[in-house]
Amino acid sequence: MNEEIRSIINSFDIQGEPVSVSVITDGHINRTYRVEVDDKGEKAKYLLQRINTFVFKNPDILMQNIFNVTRFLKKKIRENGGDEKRETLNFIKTKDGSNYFKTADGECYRCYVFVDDAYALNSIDSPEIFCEAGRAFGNFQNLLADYPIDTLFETIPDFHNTKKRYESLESAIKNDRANRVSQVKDEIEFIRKRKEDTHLFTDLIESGELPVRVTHNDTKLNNILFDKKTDKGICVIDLDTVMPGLSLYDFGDCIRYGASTAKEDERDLSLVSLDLNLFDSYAKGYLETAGGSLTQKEKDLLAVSPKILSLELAIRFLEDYLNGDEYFKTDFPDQNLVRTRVQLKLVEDIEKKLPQMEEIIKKVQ
Ligand code: GN1
Ligand code: MG
Repeated sequence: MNEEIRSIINSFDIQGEPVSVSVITDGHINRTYRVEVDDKGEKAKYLLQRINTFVFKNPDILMQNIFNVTRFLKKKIRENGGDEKRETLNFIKTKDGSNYFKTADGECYRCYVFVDDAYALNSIDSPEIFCEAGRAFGNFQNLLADYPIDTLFETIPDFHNTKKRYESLESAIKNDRANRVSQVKDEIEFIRKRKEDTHLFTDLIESGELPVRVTHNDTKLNNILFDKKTDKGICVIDLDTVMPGLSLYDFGDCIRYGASTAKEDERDLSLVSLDLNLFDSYAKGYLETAGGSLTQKEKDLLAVSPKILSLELAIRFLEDYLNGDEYFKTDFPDQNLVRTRVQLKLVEDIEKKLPQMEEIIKKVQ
């Protein structure tokens, strides 16, 4: 048992002695440990997470958001007759009442209860499960529909502002800090040809044609916990980026990840495409729970949203590659470039399949 982790977990308001710890490797941003605690023979499990303060510059507001949002969700879940211990995350304060713990060298940790008898998925094995994922994210959006949006902090300003992401990539190209621009000429050209697409959503927000809602903003499939017994999507996790946003971000992001036929860092691009059956199932599930509250304009743009979100993420991966990989965790040297290429392949594939995707949305709405 790592002594540092033991003393950090002991600073949180939990009973018992930590007995084992393991690292959870999912997620590109924070570092997560699963800790088992023994309280006089009773075992309990917690997740301890080191907040990435390069990404989340202000842990105070981040944790305030999370405590507020989960308190709000718990109340809704209770009112709906659900189980607040399983259907949202339960964060624990430190013994002295803080929302997170800061070590002597400035590292920030938070702690929450591990949801037992549940699993997360990194890829899809059945359309039914992906339909369930759509229901879960749609339901999450509905639960937060009347959350007081003005009280939410922007934990990462302009997170899904694709237009600004594009401008920021252009600066990274100009600065060429890691001396890599010469290797990525084709990728840059591909993205520049699609400059117009990067302001599709920002223009519609400015003109008031798309409503800003409380959204999750990081709807990767592995941010849903499924119940082991029922296979229902019970709990949406990774609440760091719950901020004002568009329903289209959440829809598009989940499709670009979950309906892709390959992993995010697949080198063999011939394996990368968008699975229309999965798209169909997710759209059904999502519209079942969230459809009632969407405007016609939002519905009309659902089909194109995965393209915009893939393009945006390609821009972010490429920018990070050009900056020398400082944002996304990497396991091998050109991983951010490989990730960029996968997203661009998805953009290309979605462009071909767009008419079919539009047909599917018309059919299921
Ligand atoms: C990051 O932490 P994780 O892996 O759920 C990122 C998302 C990206 C995703 C790509 C705060 O999500 O925006 O879509 O990687 N989160 C943040 O895999 O930047
Ligand atoms: Mg995550």
